Amino acid sequence: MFKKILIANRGEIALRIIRACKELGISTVSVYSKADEDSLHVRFADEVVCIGPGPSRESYLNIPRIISAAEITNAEAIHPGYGFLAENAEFAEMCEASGIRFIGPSADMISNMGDKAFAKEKMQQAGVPTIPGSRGILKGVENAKKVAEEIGYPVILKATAGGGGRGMRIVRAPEELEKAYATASGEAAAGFNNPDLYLEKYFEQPRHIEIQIMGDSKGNVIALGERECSIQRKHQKLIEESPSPAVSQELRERFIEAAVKGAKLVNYQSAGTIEFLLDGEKFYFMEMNTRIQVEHPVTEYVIGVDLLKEQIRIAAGHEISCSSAYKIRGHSIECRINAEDPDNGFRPSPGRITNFHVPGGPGVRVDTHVYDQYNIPSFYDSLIAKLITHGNTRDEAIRRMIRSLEEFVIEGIKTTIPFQLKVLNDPDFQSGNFNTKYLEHFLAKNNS
Ligand code: MV4
Repeated sequence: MFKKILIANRGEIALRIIRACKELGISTVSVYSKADEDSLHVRFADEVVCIGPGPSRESYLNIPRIISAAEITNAEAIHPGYGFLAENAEFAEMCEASGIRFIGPSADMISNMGDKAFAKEKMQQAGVPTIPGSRGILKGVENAKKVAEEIGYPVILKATAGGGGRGMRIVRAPEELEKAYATASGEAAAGFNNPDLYLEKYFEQPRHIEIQIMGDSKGNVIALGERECSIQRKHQKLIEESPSPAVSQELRERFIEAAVKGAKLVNYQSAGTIEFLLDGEKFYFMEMNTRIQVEHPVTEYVIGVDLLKEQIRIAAGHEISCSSAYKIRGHSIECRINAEDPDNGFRPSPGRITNFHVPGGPGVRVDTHVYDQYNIPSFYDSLIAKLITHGNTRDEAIRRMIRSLEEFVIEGIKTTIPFQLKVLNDPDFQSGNFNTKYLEHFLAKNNS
């Protein structure tokens, strides 16, 4: 096992990694920016290294400084968390070239799966259902027209280097295609340095279901159930849960079989997520994420596994310790508490927290790096806490979430808590009757 790990991240996930390391007897190094001097990931690590000023480019995204910090502290491995450098193939490559284990899949895996059209072709080869559309990237707008005529409108153009909703254009009629192609391609070139697009049939109201997978260096792959991630606003998830109210045991088994087949074909190693669109009873591969995700705790609750410890053990060459014969235990829900003002378009609300009290009691978990009098810097994303509840049933998990959101005291800044309370109390949420369009409709309904 590693003796020392450097954590190349901040916020709640840096703390989560420190906690896993402590339980594994691994000593920790935190890197931090000037803006994070008072952060808990600095307080709780065994060693700390300041890597630059507040802006991410000069600190949490500065590869040479992070590698140097690992070298001077003799860290054997780097955990990238999520965001920042977690899916940066160049960073994974630089770690390995410097003799430091990158806790995640290989650089080649990151770059291959980061190419969405390529990942889709691979999954198709594995026999995983994929969304009807172009084979690989489009050769130009004429090619796009031809494929669109074949599969029928509406279609969606996606940047192969994109993901998470960036560089996408929905096209409802042939006469819109040319312009949409130019905009999407231009956006992709500017945003990802790669203008290539692929095309798919557009589903109007699918659900977003993802499967947690784990692969080790011995060729073992397991799929740890699904997460329902349809409650999103502008491609930012706000509430996630496991299991999904739309997934029967029979459907779950088909999801798991597909995810394992796909992950085995590419010889996936580490923790990862396979994202699917679910339309009725049919599901289709969408993207693969090669990182630990924000919403991993709901899987931890219902499977009874510590995904961070498992991911670290696997990176050290151990076999997966979790059995594929797990039982799904009850139901878990996560609310992402953001420092944002839901009454003003969810605009960021950084600043000092003047009063802070976290909920507790049975089946309640709070993952947060903030505390009373903490000052939220404006440089980073607005996630300040994850509130996760567990219950024997979905209903119990919902009631626990409602009472926990009510117990949560965060003063001095605006948060998403009042908004999440409204959603948790909505009959459509409570009945499990929602899809990826739910929040858009909910906001329209509640703002008129
Ligand atoms: C789609 C789709 C419908 N049809 N692809 C959005 C994020 C990116 N990962 C892919 N996305 C979508 N792809 C086809 N062929 C609808 C979405 C989508 C969506 C997906 C998941 C969660 C929320 C969403 C909100 C709007 C659109």
